[in-house]
Amino acid sequence: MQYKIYHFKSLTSTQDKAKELIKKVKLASNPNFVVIADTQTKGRGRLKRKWYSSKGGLWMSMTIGSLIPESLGNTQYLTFAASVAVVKSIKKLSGITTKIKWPNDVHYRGKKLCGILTEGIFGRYKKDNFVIVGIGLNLNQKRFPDEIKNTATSLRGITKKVYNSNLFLKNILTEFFYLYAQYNQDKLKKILDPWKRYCDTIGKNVMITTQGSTINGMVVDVDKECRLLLRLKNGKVIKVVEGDVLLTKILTMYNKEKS
Ligand code: BT5
Repeated sequence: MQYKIYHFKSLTSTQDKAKELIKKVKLASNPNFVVIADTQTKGRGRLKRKWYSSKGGLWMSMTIGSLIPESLGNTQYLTFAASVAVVKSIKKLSGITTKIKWPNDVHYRGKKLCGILTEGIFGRYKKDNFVIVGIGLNLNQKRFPDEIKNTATSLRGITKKVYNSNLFLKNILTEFFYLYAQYNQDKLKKILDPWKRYCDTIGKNVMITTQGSTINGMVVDVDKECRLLLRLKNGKVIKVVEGDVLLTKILTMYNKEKS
């Protein structure tokens, strides 16, 4: 896969810069490119939540155009592909085993190492459709703001070693675009299978916050539309499209630690 890398010292958000560049390169022959920044002043997560992006992390947005299916398919698969790419790269470059939490987190023992944000731009014609997959990976930060200091971690925090963000960038791109090629050929199983292997949300009791309400249940599986299948207390299985998952076991452990 051919892609161009745009590197900036500081940006509001690599997602915003990618959107801006899309307008400029629309006419160019290769719409696939990557934007990275050393820091972001307005990095964001889902639902416009703040993403802390100080120096030391890998903040990247991959822009995918022209090859995406007419319908844009299920873009959630691209989030899944990115998570698998991150887990594999972390394992290869640091030896650390991390896990995926549905829908978009990579964590180490319950602490968030990486978040993924997939956004679509839908045009009138297929050639105007773009997807931007943003990855925020905590590599070398020594500390985090109060708001997330108990829930976030970095690879340096875990191993006490300093990492080369360029190596992570290259490795993640290789892994991601391999999986993206599978997505493009409708071989979705090739993404879902490793994703399920690395995901530790399946089989767990969880509390899910979705659209302002909270649901408790046991995660039975993830279906072909990447929805979480949650078994409620009454035995009914519901499909959850989006939300935030809290593993109730980790919540209990955390509360014990605090008391
Ligand atoms: C995400 O959202 O996890 C998606 C994060 C995507 C960030 C990348 S960086 C490159 C690209 N450019 C952008 O502007 N964004 C993307 P969500 O699941 O909504 O999680 C957001 C929550 O994670 C926040 O509300 C905080 O609680 C927590 N958080 C914020 N910054 C963090 C950090 N650096 N490490 C760990 N947790 C963090």
